[in-house]
Amino acid sequence: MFSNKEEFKEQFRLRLIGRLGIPLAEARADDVYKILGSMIREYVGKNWARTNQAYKERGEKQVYYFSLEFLMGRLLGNNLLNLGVLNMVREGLSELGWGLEAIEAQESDAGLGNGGLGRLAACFMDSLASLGYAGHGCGIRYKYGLFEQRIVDGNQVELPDYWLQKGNVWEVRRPEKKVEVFFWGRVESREENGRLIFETKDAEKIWAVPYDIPLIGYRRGNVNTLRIWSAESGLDLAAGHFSGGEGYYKYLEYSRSIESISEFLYPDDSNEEGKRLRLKQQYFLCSAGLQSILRTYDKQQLSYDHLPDKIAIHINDTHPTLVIPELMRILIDVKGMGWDEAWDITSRTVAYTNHTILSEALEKWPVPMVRELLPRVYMIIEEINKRFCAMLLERYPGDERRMSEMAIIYGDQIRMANLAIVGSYSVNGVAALHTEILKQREMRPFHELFPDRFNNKTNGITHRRWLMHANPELAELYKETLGEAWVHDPRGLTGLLQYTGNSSFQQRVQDIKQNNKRRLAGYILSRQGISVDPLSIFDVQVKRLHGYKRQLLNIMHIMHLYNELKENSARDMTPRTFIFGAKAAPGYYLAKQIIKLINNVADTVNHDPQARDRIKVVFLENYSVSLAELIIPAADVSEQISTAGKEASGTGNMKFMMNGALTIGTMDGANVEMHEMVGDRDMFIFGLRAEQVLEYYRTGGYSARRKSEEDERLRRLLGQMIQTGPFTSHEWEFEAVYRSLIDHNDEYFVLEDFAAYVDTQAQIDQIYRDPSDWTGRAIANMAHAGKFASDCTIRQYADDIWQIRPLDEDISSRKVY
Ligand code: NBG
Repeated sequence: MFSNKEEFKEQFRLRLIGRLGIPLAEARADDVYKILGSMIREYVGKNWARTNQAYKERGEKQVYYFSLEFLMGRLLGNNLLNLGVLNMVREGLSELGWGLEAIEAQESDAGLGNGGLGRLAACFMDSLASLGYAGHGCGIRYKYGLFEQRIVDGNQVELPDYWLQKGNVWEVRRPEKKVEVFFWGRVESREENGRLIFETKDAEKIWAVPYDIPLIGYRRGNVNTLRIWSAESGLDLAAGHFSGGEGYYKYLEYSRSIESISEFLYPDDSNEEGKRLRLKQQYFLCSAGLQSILRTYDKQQLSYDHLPDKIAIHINDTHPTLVIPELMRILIDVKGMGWDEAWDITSRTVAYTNHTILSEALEKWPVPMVRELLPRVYMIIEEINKRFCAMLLERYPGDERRMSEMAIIYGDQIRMANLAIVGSYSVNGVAALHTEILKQREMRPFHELFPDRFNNKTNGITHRRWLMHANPELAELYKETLGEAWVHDPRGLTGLLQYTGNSSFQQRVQDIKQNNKRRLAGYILSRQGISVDPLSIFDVQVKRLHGYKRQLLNIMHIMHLYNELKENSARDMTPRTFIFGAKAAPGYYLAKQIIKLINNVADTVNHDPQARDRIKVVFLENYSVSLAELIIPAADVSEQISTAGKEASGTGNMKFMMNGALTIGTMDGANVEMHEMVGDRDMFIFGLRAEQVLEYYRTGGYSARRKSEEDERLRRLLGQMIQTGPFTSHEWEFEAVYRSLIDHNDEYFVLEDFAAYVDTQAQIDQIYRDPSDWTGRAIANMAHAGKFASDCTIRQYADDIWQIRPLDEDISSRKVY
């Protein structure tokens, strides 16, 4: 590795010529990115090998985090940061005539995730590596990531995200490590030495080929692995099946159908679709991932009894639950173990995180689909269910209701959450409130049966990406003020509490915020042609579009402000820029209407001379990780306004907090714990509490119609959705929105919480006018954000669930051959 700027420049030049055969003067930004990226990737190769060697020699337990989603974003900037060469490279490049930011922008986001769940996995990978834990990711190398969103006439249009188009400098294809995965076929059994042996005949065999991406720890040398699998057909596997005149064409068709398994990421967030291809993806990941783990395990020649002491498999939501029956299958059918022994090993190896209580997100697979596609795995699930139900019967004789609630297979469906709970040794929720709801309601009978299995692990975010990389000026200020200890233990940010009232510190914080706002304003102007005032309040809601997240409440408040301004143009109001960013699942009609409504409102407000100096509305196209890095440091107000009880945790809330935005939010998810830290003054809490929401659902005592009739403002807003007027181009334009509120009784209590929301926003309007008061509160938020660093979360997972220890060796002195 280069040790100074001059060496870097020299090596970079040589590489450029060597690789591309062009002199520096002719290189394009894209060339520079590729050369720099591959250079860094190769440099970490040594430490990558050393790390694996160290893990192997140490022989301690390792964790594999199985997830259908890893929303990594761009890697270059973070890798440079973690390697400790960011400034050196920045300066070197600049002397060669290139700005690092422009080079970073060449990288496509690795958008292999939908939202919070996938981004959490990415933050966890960063923390595992940075804390020196042997923890690796296991995922799918989708050819197409989450769709690219375009807004055309106010409507969302989806385009495929071919993120690999320009290649991926970070990955290493490892064809020699491919494994076979089987689908379809039929199970035959025979007896051998008094044992039943099962074999699947006529199965379709496909190759799973791994690609490895290095996960570089922050300034400590070690490098973990994110292994993502690609589905490939192989002539060798299909040999002989396609003879005859049409054979070749049939083979190509077959090939395509196989490759479709890792073709694209399902674009649904918190919604289960029940598509067979999705089931194939899930099994593909589970089977490939497990086989590769066990192959490595086998090399150690240890007995399988020790598996749970050497390996933990963590499943990110129920999507990879099939690792449970698949591990059973391998232990029984391949390793020749008996059921009880295999079950004991499996259920001491797998741990499960639940990420939602929304009923539409709880995965259920139809029995016939699973039975056909995965016949042997289905038999095993059936057996797990049979034994579990027998146990229930013994424990709760005659309690049929309980049995029907807890059974894994019920009617024609397999309930994946039930399977995940029964087959794992730990079940955790992702925020205190969420875990309580799981224990007391959603999973109550399971909690009664296995009280020790349940635990909470409040989510976290990596401060390296979300503070140090996204907001370098602020990080610099912290270093000047507090030294560097907080970098290694972000809880040290509480040191900032001394400075909440310090006017020169406040001034620095304000200047940095202003710079970040100007940067975002520049982006908004160049990308969307809207000019916004960096002195106005930047009020931001960025997250997936979903009914329960209540973007609708936000936009209705804006419509209401506009109405007021139209009635009284002298209305006193702090200028505000409302910024939205949100992708809707392509088939989620209501969500798409809300996007259209936001865009209609933006169009009207931004062009109305009576309003546009006080309100601006911006819907930013194609919200993504890299856009988040630009938006979040520029926010003054963070909108976390989900219906209480619905947002399991939220992680955006933590990112905003860390960057000094004040939150307007409900008592939901991790907001509750943020509030516990900062208190009433520094967070704007409003609206129904989770118990009240539950009470309404239970009693049916809520009438949206009554609510709307009581409040003149609401009546007017509802009218404006369906009559031609300032926000519509024709009658009934927003019929679906209207009906969701009135005919479907406002499932998410938008109307109920409206008044409280408007009042709380008015408070914000007042407080923002006093910059010192506002900034003091912002600093208090930054100071408490360290608790929500994913390093803290990962330490808890490591200690309580996985029982793993960090590597305490400096690997860089190891010899590699
Ligand atoms: C999401 C929740 C969020 C939570 C993330 C990460 C799913 C199924 N769940 O509240 O909605 O922050 O998971 O835990 O995507």
